Amino acid sequence: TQNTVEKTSVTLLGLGAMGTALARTWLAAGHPLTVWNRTPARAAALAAEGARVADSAAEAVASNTLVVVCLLDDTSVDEVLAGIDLSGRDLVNLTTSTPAQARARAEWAHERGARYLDGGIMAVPPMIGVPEAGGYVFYSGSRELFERHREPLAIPAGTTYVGEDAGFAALHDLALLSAMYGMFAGVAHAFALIRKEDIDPVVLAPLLADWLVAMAPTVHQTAEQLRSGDYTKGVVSNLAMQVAGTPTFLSTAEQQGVSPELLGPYFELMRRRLAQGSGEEDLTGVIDLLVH
Ligand code: FVH
Repeated sequence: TQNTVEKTSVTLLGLGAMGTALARTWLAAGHPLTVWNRTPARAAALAAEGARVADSAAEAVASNTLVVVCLLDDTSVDEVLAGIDLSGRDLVNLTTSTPAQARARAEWAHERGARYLDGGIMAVPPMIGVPEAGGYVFYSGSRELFERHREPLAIPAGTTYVGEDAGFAALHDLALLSAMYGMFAGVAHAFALIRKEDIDPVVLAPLLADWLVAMAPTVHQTAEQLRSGDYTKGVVSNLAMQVAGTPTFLSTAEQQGVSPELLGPYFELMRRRLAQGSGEEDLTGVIDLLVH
């Protein structure tokens, strides 16, 4: 029997590495796709795969109700959409932006008669269209819009809706990515420590990865402590003990000829929290020192 369910037509603005990966998944799933890119040559391969290439962003937007935007940054979104009639469009913006930019973009879209959903992509292009890779997209803004387009939105990657506040997808995205950079900083320091020694980084790598995985669940205890306000609940290694250990880390770094500039600021925050009389606490109090 023939499948008679009509697939939602999608317009996609932006065919960089991410936009191209997104486009291929919609084409593969049989969604009629109209694309536009500032540099037209980037659309050629997709045209050969079945995409309709619009001559202008305005024409692409006029072609379909569902308009997905995946451009470099908020400024490029401004430039591309300036002066285009968005009335009646369902605008889904997957361009990385700050929460404030996302909220402003939602208002801007509403003023122009469009519904708005913001997205924060937790994936790199090779993870798009590969469900087992674990990539997903945070969405926030109109829940009604999210529900309406749930099916096409779920094709490139998993979807996680995080609220009506249009800034929340960006905030979740940036919170997770900020934690990732903290991890990268720790990993950089660890490899630096062994850099001049007869230790194979390839041998250290699995030990490092396993240790980070073993430590990752501590985020749950931190979250519970933040929720309850009791930073001593379930403490295993208290702040006083950990601060007492910091000179060992700093001396080791010095002996290995490694700069303390990545670890040092975190240790300084730990010392400041201890000075407030919080020796029995976990490391959670550091979070309060960061928030102005
Ligand atoms: N690639 C990644 O690893 C990350 C993963 C997480 C999410 N990000 C965000 O996705 C947005 C797009 O990223 P991308 O990887 O596609 O980026 P590029 O390959 O550099 O392509 C950029 C596209 O934006 C177009 N563009 C840039 N400036 C303008 C402008 N002023 N007017 C019109 N279009 C513009 C560019 O066009 P062209 O250079 O081909 O003409 C590309 O289509 C991004 O927010 C990431 O943070 C990706």
